[in-house]
Parts: sequence; structure tokens; C-alpha cells
Amino acid sequence: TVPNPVLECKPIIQVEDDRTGLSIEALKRGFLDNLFYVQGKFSGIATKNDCYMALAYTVRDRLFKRWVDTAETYTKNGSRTVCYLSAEFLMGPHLGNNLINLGIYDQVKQAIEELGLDFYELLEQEEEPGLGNGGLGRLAACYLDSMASLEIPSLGYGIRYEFGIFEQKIQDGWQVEITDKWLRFGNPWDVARPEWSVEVKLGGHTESYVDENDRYRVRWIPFQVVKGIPYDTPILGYKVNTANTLRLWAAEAPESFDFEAFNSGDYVKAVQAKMTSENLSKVLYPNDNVSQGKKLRLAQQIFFVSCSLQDMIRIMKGQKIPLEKFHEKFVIQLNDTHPSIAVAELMRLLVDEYGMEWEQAWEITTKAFAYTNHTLLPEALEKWPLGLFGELLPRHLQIIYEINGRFLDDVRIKFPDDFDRLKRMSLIDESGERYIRMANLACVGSFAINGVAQLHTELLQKDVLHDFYEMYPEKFNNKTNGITPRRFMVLSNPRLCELIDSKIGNTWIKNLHELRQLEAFAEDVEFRHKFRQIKQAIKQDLAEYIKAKNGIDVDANSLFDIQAKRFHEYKRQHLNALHIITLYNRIKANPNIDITPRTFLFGGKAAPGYYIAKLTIKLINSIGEVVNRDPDVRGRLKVVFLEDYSVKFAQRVYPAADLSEQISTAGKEASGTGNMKFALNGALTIGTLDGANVEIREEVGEENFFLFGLTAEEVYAKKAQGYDPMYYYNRDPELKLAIDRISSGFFSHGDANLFKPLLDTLLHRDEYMLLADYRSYIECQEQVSQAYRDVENWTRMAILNVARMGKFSSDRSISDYCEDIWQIQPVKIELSEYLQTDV
Ligand code: 73E
Repeated sequence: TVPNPVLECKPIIQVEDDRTGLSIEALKRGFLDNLFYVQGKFSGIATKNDCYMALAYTVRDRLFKRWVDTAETYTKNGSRTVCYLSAEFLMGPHLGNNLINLGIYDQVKQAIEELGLDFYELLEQEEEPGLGNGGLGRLAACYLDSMASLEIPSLGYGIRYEFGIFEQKIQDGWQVEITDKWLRFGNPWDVARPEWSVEVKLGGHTESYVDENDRYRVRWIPFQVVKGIPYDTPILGYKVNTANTLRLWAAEAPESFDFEAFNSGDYVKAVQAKMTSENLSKVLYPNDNVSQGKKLRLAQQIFFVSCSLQDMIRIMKGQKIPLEKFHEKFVIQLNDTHPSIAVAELMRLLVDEYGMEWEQAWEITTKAFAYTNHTLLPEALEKWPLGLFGELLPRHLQIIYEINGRFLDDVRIKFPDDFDRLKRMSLIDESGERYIRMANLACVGSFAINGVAQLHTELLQKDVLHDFYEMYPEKFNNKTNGITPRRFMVLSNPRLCELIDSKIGNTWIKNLHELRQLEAFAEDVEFRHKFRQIKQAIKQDLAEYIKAKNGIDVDANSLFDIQAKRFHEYKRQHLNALHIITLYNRIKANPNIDITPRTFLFGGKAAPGYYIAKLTIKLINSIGEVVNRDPDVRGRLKVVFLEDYSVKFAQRVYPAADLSEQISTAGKEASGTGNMKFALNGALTIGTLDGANVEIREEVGEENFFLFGLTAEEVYAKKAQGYDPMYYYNRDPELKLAIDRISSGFFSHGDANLFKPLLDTLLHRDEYMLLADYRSYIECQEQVSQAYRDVENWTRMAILNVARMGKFSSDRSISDYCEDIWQIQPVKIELSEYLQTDV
């Protein structure tokens, strides 16, 4: 090939160049330049969004060099790379985070202010990419941040949904969903790479043939081919030169697919085929912790998985690494079973497309994959009706049969004559309608299997994956979740960070264990005073936001009691509601009762098809309507529902909390990560022994944690005995009164039927044992109220919580993944010389 002269030319960019310079003047010029050349506006008619875009491009310009140099280093070195496959990445706004990680937050703020613009208003302008539902997608985002910060070569792979998680409006107390048009004004943070597009086959049938070497082979004749176009977003590490990549795939119809021939000249039908293709990346399924079993969802999964695996093979070819070394070049982490079809797809690529022998392909595959399980809830375990699966993926079905046959032979050898075990472990559920079990496929195809908190991993081994634990005990390990202190402290809580920095410096941001040094200041009166002032100021800000948004006056001196997370019965927002009603009833019975003033704040979305969760939102709003205006309550209780909870909004909420509600039924919340964000920001937790709460309590000390409720073991035991919620209803007058308040129509303008479906589930089944835990919860809340009155001691406890949260940095989680699973070392990125960025 003829050498390309452009490739030989190194760009010579001057020190003070407007795209790299970091001086205030260079930043201002860069901003104005982008406003002119990118947005095509002069300042007189520039909208807020134009200014946001110009600022985003100014920051983007300044990170490109790191991104290019990182890619160049990895390519030259052929570095081992982690591929994090996830159907969700809940990134949150990029601008502020990139400023923090580049270390140019203050300069840029000053430059923008000198231009006479409101810096925070511009930050606020960013439409966040809501490409996830909750904890699972946010965890993926925190892990990308930590991998980049720890200089670990990594690629995040997922789907560029055109519509992310719906926007939530509250109308008459009910949740209403609005489509999330996040790309409406364009996205300055990603770059399309159409030159790396790939094709994915769907449907059709398979044929066998004998190849030129007399080998039996299979070819797949698809019904449809879809093109995947990668969009790359840079992921900066904190104060390092590393900038990794998040690569999200958008679906399109391929030009090469000859619609005219296929559809006998029917142009409209041809365009329809284009639309069907684009459907694949159209919308995020809005279910958290539930599998809906829809064909389009499976199509989304194979789409992004196949695109990503083909992309890895392209990268290997580019670096001239032979395919036999796939598992040395890449380790692929499966974020739950959503991408687990990858096991069959990699086998198909190696065997069918690259002619590898089955045994070698299986060796490579099972050395490449590791699987993280995120939930024990049976309704979330993915299984696909065999018919549906075979229609969409006929070749994968054959491959899964083959994997299963060989696997069951291994089971027979290890556990002879154990037919029940074979049935349970088979990749195919044949107990009724036949299903493909994706968790089983992930377990068989991976060399490591992990849960997301100690308790969760134990329960996996004991229960959901018990057979696999007995088969492959060496594969199992725990990796307790973590959160990034960059977004959830440095960016979201600058006031608290400033106080911490003034005492212990700022190296805790990279090594969160250093927060331990704050323990000593828990005894320092002046420090406690400052700590309290900061919390108070943040609460005041939120109170003003609430006044503007909800029209409700809340008292920043009251205890801010916050439950912010997806609505789900197992998370028990309705248990929190029963507590509010109980306090209300006490006031009504005794208007002079001495009650610690509280503001109850709720935030979170319900899956649009989850009726009981939506009814719970309505219940909370209905209680608020009554409580907030009852003169007997006289500002002692307020109930506020925070509309459209998102990452952007969460960053405002965590720092303002006094009390964090982590009240799931023990054994149901695999880990939780909101629990960590609240505690790190100085909230105390009221919680059950569930998920990571157990470890948080261990770290902060039991005297600094409000514990209540049944343990996971007690929950199982009670269920086994035959749990009857009516027993509690009939014996606890306060509980009865609280429930009767709802059923009487008191909160629903006299409509006694409105909340009946919710109360029926509580009184007749109570799957999540609210009634069993009610009394313990109420008593524990009483302790909270008492403790809050002792201002000094409450502050002491809050400081100790902050000081002892070091374990829950996602940096720690990622270091553990690197050591125990990925076998990967950091790669330092040196910035090349030809392009200077300093001033
Ligand atoms: O406990 C959380 C956990 O902290 C768990 O419920 C959540 O994952 C978090 C991160 O590990 C989770 N989400 C899902 N499964 N577990 C899920 C399932 C299906 C669709 C979307 C999300």
C-alpha cells in the first residue's frame, strides 16, 4: 500500500493554541471560537444551550490529546484489555466530571464567569444520557471511571439507545412517562466511527456443508442483517493521562442489503426494513430487576454483543495478534446475564467464521469470560422461550445444544446418577414450556463468577447457583460494589470536600482509605460545627429547590429522611410510608406530642408496567397532600416526592441527607450502591442486614448505624413456617390503625378502593414481609429521632461514617477485579511531545 502522507505528518500545535491552552485567556478564546465555528452563533443570539455546547467542545478539545495518546499506546503495546459488556451505562452528565478529572474545574469556571456567563447554569444545561435503569447501569459507569483512574486499559461496550430511561412527571400524584429525547440537541461527547461498522445476522436458518478440507461446517443464512455503528465517548481517569473508551452501538439497515431485490421493488417496504433495523437501538427497556422476555430485547442483546466481539477481533487483527490469543488480549466481564449470549456468539465466530476446532474455541471462550451476578430475584433471571430463541438465533440454539451436551457429560462424571441435578443444571429448562437459561450459560462459559456483596455471594452459593458452586467452587468469588468518589464527592459535594481537604489534604480522592484520618476530628468541636454548617447549607439549597419546584415549604432544620431509588416492592418504600402514617396518627391522637421534626423525601421511578410500584408513588403523594396541609401537624412532618430522579438530581440529593433509608427485605437487595453514596456524604443509615448494608455497618461501627428487621435467614425460616401477615395486623394496634387509615379512603378523598390492590398484597401475601418488620422499624425510627436531638453526637456519628467509608470506593472494587479475576496491570500513558498542552 502507498504510504499516506497525512499519517506521516505530526500536528504542530502551539503552546497557546485555542484547543489546548489552559490559561484563562486561552479558555475564553477557545469558548468563543467554538461558539462561532461549531454552533455558528454570535453571542447576541446564542442560547444557553449554544453556550453549553461551546463549553463542552472547549473541554472536549482539551481531552482529545489524552484520548489519542492512550489509544496509540495501547495499540503499540498490544496491551491486555478489559472489555466491560453491559446493556446499561448510566453515565450522568459528562461536563462537570470531565472538568474534575482533567483538573481544570476552577480555571474553566473562572473563564466562563469572566465572560459574564453563569457557570452552574451551563452545567445544569446538559441533558444526561440516561442509558440505564438504576444501580446496575450506574455501577458500570463508576467502574469505567475507576478503570481509567487506575490506568487499566478498558473498553466499555453497550447500546446507544436513542431513547434512554423515560422522564417522570407527577400528575395528580401519579407517575406519567415522557420519552427521553436526550439526543435532541446533539451529543458533544461522542464521536461516530462509521469506518468500524459491523454487520449482525438475525433469523433465518442454518445449512451444513463440507468444506475444502472435508470438514463438517455450518453456515447461517439469516433473514435479516443489521449494521452496527460505533459511537465512542472518552472516559478520563482522575489526574492521570489515561482516557479510555466507552463504545456504544447504534443500529442501522446496511446499504449492501438489497431491499429492492428482496422486496421486489417495493420501496416503502424497503424503508420499513430500515425502520425495523433501527428499532434495535431505539429504546432502553425500563425494567429494573425484571426480565420481560421480549424478542426485541434478545435482539438488542445479540446486536451489541456481536458488534462488540467482532470489534475485538478487528482490534486483534490491527495489532497482528493471532486469534488463538484472544483470551490473552481480552478479558470480558459480563454485567449480569444481559450480554451472556456472548458465550455462544464467540463460539460461533471462532468455529463457523474462522474455522477453529470446537475444543480450541471452547478453551479460548472459557478463558475469556467472567460473569457478575447482580440479583437473586427470580423474576429477574433471564430465560428465553426456546421457540422465540430459535427463530431469532437458529445457529446459537445449535451451539447451545452442543455446549449443553458436553457440559452435562461433565456433570454426569462428577455426580453420577443424579438426574435431578442434571435437570436443574441443564442450559435448557424442560420442566414445562422449554426455555434457555442464561445464568446457566454464563456460569458454564465463564472462568469466574461473582456476586456484588459478601452476603449476596454467600446466598448465590447457597441457593440460586448452588449446583454450579458444587460443580465449580473455584470459579466463585465476591466483589463488593463500590462508587466513584470523584462524581459522588468531589463533583457533587464541593463544600464538604473543601473542609476535608483543609484537614487531611486531597489525596483521599485517589485513596479513599485515607478518610480514616478524619476519625480524630469527630472529637473536635470546631470541626463538628463546620461539618454541621455545611450540611445545613446544602439542606437549605435543596429546600429552596423544593419550594420552587413543588411549592412546599420545608424546614432545613428538620431531619432530612431520604429514600431515593427505583420503586420496587422489595425495596419497601411502602414500609417508609407506614412509618409516616404512624407518626401522623400519633399527632392526631395527641396533638401536643413531642416529635422530632422530619422531612420525608422520596425519589425514584417505577417501571411503567409495574402497577403496584406506581400505586406506591400515588400513595406517597396522597399522604403528602394530607400531611403537608394538616394544621395539627404544624410543620413537624413534611412529605415530598422529588420528580424525575436521575444521576444529575441524585448529585444534589445525597449531600443533603441526614438519614438514608436502606430498608429492603433481607436477602433481596444484592448490594445497593445508593447506601454507599449517602453514607460517604455524611448521612446515617437506617437499614436491614441486606446487601452491602452488612459491610457498611461493619465498617462504620454498629453504634453508628440504625439496624432493624429480620435477617435473611429469619426471612427464609419464617416463610418455611408459613408466614401470615394478618397475625401482625391483628396484634399491633398502631400497625392496624396505619393500614386502616389507608383503606378507609382517608388519603384518597374518601375512595376506599384506590389503594386496595396494594393493601391486599400486604394483608394476604406480604411477600416482602413488611408487617413482620414493621414494629422493629418503628422502634428503630424512634431511636433515630432521639439521636437526632443530640446534635453533637449525631454530628460525631456522621463524621465517623464519612471517615470509615474507604472500602466502598469503586477503585477498591476494580483493584480486586484486576487482581483476582482479570490478571491485568496498569499501563502508564505518557503524553507525546509533538503536541504541548501546558502554558
Ligand atoms: O442491589 C443492586 C445492585 O447494587 C441490584 O438490584 C442491581 O445491581 C446493583 C449493582 O450491582 C440490579 N439491577 C438488575 N439486577 N440487579 C437489573 C436486572 C434486569 C434489568 C435491569 C437491571
